[in-house]
Amino acid sequence: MTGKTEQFDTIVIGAGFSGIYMLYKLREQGLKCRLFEAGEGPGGAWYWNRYPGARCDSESYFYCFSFSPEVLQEWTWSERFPAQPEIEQYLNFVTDRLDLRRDMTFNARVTSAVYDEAAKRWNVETNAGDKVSARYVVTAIGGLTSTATNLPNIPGIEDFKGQFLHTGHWPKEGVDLIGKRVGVIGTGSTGIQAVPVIAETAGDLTVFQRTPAYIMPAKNAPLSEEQTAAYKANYDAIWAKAKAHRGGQPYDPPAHDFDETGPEKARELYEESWEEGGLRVVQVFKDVYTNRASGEFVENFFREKVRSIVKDPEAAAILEPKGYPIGAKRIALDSRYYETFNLPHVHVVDVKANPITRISENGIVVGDKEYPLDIIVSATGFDAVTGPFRAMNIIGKGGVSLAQRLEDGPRAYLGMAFAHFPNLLAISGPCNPALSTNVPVSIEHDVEWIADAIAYCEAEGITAFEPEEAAEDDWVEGTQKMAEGSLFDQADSWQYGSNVPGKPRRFLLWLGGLTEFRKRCADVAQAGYKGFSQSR
Ligand code: N01
Repeated sequence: MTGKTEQFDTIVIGAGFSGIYMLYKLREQGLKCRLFEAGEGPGGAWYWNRYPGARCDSESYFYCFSFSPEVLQEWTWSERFPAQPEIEQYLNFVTDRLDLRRDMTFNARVTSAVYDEAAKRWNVETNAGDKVSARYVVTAIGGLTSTATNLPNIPGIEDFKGQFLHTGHWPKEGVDLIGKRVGVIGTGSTGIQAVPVIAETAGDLTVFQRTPAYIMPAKNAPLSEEQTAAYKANYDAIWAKAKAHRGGQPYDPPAHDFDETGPEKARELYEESWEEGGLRVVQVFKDVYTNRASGEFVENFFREKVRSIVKDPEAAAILEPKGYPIGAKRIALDSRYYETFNLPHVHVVDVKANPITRISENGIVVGDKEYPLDIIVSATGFDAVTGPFRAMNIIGKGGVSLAQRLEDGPRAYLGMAFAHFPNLLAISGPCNPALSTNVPVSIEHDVEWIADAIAYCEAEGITAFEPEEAAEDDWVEGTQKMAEGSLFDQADSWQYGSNVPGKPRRFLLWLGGLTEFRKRCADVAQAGYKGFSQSR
C-alpha cells in the first residue's frame, strides 16, 4: 500500500477483541474497512502479554464473544481460566472463521491520524509506511497496551547489564530463565501470575513487593466434556444474565448480609467459596465493600490464609494484604502464588518499608544491599486508558491534539467519543466502564453502539458527528463524582493514574455499572444522539 493514499470508509486500529468484532460489524454493514495492527497477528493485549503464567481472571465460558452462535458452538475451551496461548488461538480462530484477515494489515502500528476539516476525512499513517484516508476511525486499542507500558521510575535502569523485560511487551520467541537469577518488580495481577511460573525454571527468584494484593485462589482446572456441553446448551441464559449484571458476569448477585449472618456462618461461607475459587470468593456478602465490619472480616480471613500457607513467618508478614481496604485496588487471582514462597530459591523483599534505591550494573539495590540478578522482570503495569491514546498523534478539528486534551485526565463522552474529533470513535475509551467489568461483554456493547451510530450517520447523510463540549464535560464530571468517596479513593492505583509519576490523580473508569451504562448510551441514541453535534 506504500506510496499511494487508499480510500476507505472506516479504519479500525487494533486487532484484539474489540477490533475483531468492530471490523466484522462494519463490514456486515457494507462499509469498506481496513484494520491496522502493530502485532504480527490478532490478539491485542493477548498478543503482547505473553509473559510466563499469563492467564485470564474471568472464566473462559464467558470471557469470549457472545454475538456469534456458530463461534460459541464451534470453539471449545480447555480450562476454567484460559491461558494466554489459548486466548490468542481463540482470537485467531474467530478472525479466520469470520474471514476477517483479508482486511487486516499486521506489523503496522498507527502513528498518526489527522482530520482534514475541508474533506471531512481522516488521514492515517502507520510505521510500515501505509498512508490511507477514511471517513471514520474507530480505535480498538484497549486501555492496558504495549504502547503504554509503565516502567518504574528507578534510577539506573539503563546501567543494568542483564536483561530488563516488561511483562506487557514479552518477547515472542520466549526468554530463557533456566537457572537464572531473576528479580520481579510488581505484585499486581500480572506479577502474581508470573511469579509461580518463573519460579519453576529460575535458579533464584526475588520478588520486590511494594503493596501486597488481596489474592484469591483461581482453582483453575481442565473443563470436562459435561461442563462444556452444559455451557454450550445454556448460552442464551448465560448471556442474558451477564448482560443484566453490573459487571458483565453471569453471576447471581451476592445473597448474604454480614450483620445478619454473623461471624461463625460467615467463616463457613468464605471457606466454601475459597474452595470453589475464582473472583466470586469476595462476593459472598453484598455489603463487603460498603460495611466496614464485613470488609474487615474478609480482609482478616485473607490474612489468615496467607499465614496458613506461607511457612516462613517473616515472608508471610510481608505478603499479608494490608494498608488499604479490600476492593480499593483490583483483587487478583492466583495459582500457587503463596505456595511458591515456600520454595528455598524464592524470596520476597518489602520495598515499601525499604524502597529500591537504584538499579545497578548487577542487579537491584535496596538500601545498601545489592541483589545480584541476570534478569529483571518489570510487572509494573501500564499508563492505563489515556496512555495508549497519548502514544498516537491524533489531531482533530483546528489542529487540536488528543494527547494534549488527555494530559490533564481522561475525557470522552460516553467513554466512546471526543469533542473536536468528528467521526473518531473509541471502544472502551477514557471514562468508560469496560476495565471494571468482564471486558468482552463491555466491548460488545461499545462495538454495537458505535456500529449503530455509524449506520445512523450513513442513513441520515451526517458527515461530521462529534460530542458537544458541554456533553463531554458533564460525562467527565460524572465519572469523577462516582469515584469520589468510593473505595478506589482510599488507595493509589492505575485506575486513579497514580502508578505513573506526574499523571494527574483523576479516575479513568466510569463506575456506574454496565447495566446503567447501557441504559444511558441507549437513551442518547434514542434521543437522536443527544449531546452530539451532527452536520451534513
Ligand atoms: O499492573 P498493576 P498489572 N517500585 O498496575 C508495582 C489487567 N490484568 O500489570 O501497588 C516497586 O496492577 C505496583 O506497586 P503499587 C488487570 O486489569 C488482567 O499487574 O503501585 N513496585 C504493583 O504491585 C490489572 O489490574 C489480567 O504499590 C512498583 C505493580 O507494580 C491490570 O491489567 C491479568 C513500582 C503494578 O500493578 C494491570 O495489572 C493481568 C516501583 N517503582 C493483568 N511501580 C486478566 O486476568 C509499580 N510497582 C485478564
